[in-house]
Amino acid sequence: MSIDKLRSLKEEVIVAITNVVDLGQLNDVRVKFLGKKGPMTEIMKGMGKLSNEERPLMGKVANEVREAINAAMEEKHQALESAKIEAQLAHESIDVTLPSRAVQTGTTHLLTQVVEQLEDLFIGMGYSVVEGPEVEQDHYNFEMLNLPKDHPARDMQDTFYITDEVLLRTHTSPVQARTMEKHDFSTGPIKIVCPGKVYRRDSDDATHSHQFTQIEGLVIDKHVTMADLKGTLTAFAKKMFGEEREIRLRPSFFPFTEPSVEMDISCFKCGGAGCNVCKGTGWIEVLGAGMVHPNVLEMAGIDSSIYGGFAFGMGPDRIAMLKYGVDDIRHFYTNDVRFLQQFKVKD
Ligand code: 2NL
Repeated sequence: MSIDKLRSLKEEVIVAITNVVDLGQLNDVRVKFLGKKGPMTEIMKGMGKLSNEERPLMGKVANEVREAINAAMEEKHQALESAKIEAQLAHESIDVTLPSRAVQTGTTHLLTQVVEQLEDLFIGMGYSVVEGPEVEQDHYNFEMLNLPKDHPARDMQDTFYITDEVLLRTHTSPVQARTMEKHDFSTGPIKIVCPGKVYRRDSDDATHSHQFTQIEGLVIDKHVTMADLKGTLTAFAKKMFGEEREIRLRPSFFPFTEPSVEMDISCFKCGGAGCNVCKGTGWIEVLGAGMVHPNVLEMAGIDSSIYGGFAFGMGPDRIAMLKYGVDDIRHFYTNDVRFLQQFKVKD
């Protein structure tokens, strides 16, 4: 092997590298010329047979040739790699000016909308919103609300019991009982609304659900009267159902209030003349209320000779059904999107 041959081998390899079009071919060239059976290896093996005079020059040139080939290989390798990336980028590029597909969005559940309307309305009258546990103790759900274990009114409310003392709350009143128990009147009066899920062992039908929602209000201070209750409920009725509404209070009974009332509003559909919404009576029942029973106050550690107040409770399910013409309470809990999407709001 002469130096000339070595140089022409270099030229041959460089040309081969130049002509390569992908990484596979580049590897083929590497194997062919620099591999174990290739000419370069042969040359290196032949070094031993050279004379002492020839060997240094031949070695020097061989190294130069090898380095030149390696450099050309490396350069080609990088060029092919970046070409590959460029091609991929060009192929995967996105036209950001194309209009996007419409994104399917959900909507606030109608019941949540109504609960939030009610919360906002009472927040506007100075109330705070308080929430509490859905799994409750018998003590807070019944005892503290003037419903002792032998009380006949407990039969009225079929309850989901978890143990003898633990149950799914049948109303949101235990939240108020807990609030009263820990309240310090030196910080001001109690003025709260308590919304949330409640549970009763009912058979489900168009107007009953074993799970439903309730929102209750409680105001306790010195010198609170039934006139305050009536004014509050009138404001609520007009804000929720329209300024033209009138209210009517009928005597009623609840174990936790005395006296107790039920409130009707003049029908928002017929204005009182009688229609299918008010069943021909001109009035629609919307809530129950009353002056908090002294036993309830005392049980929470509040001196009923100094403090008193009113409470009210309503079902947002029923309010929503009336206001939005929903004919079956079960729609709120089966969550068919075709139902829910009818009450789409901008959040
Ligand atoms: C209804 C009637 C009512 C109350 C709830 C209450 C709570 C406490 C003390 C006294 Cl802590 N009362 N709540 C009072 C009267 C009626 O709800 O028909 N709800 C759907």
